[in-house]
Amino acid sequence: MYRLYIGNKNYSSWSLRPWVLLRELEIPFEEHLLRFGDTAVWDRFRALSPSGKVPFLVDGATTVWDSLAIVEYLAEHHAGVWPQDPAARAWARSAAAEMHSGFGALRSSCSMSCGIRVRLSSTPPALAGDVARLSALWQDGLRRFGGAFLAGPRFTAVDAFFAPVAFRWQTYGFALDRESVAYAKRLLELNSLQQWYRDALAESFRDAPHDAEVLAVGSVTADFRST
Ligand SMILES: N[C@@H](CCC(=O)N[C@@H](CS)C(=O)NCC(=O)O)C(=O)O
Repeated sequence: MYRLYIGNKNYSSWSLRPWVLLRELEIPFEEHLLRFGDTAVWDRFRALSPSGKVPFLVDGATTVWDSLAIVEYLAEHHAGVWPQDPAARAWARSAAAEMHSGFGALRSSCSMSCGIRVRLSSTPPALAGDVARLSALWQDGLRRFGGAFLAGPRFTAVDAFFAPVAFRWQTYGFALDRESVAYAKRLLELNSLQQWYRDALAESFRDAPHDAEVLAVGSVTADFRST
């Protein structure tokens, strides 16, 4: 049985990627949640994760860290992680890699915090550029492969890589085109993401550095998290 170590569901966008992929592909795993800021717990688990970060996956004697490496490890053992069609697979891998190494302004201006809604105080040009690129990329995938997911009819790893962006869109409401909005909603309606969202709302824990990042870019208009 795989063991997947993740951070708090409200905040941990990187953790969400392998988690939602495992859930969507119905691959059994044990979930271990490490609370941000809990130094004693993190000190113990830093020994397990070579990068000292989440997510990481433990499979017997093998530890795999970094969300992209985890997805590729899963692809070696399970069908359906990437699309079967080589052209769709190449597109999906490119888009996932672009998300993994890019979209810096989107990440820093709109950090994931599933349970709140935020009005941004401004939209810096770099953020507008990332959002425009996101729209173009999603539209391209949806049109090229016919939907309902980015690289065809089935949820694959590329959708897992953009699942945190759907939560970011729900929180910050940045402007996307109509097809991209429909896609973001489709992701948010998946049973797996609904489960993640419920768990995130149930967390009463607050990570001050994450919350401060949000307050630096805008004002909180609603907070649905448990107190
Ligand atoms: N590139 C890594 C990023 C992992 C990462 O930054 N994880 C954050 C949580 S979302 C973390 O573990 N932060 C805790 C720390 O840096 O101490 C991946 O894709 O897994």
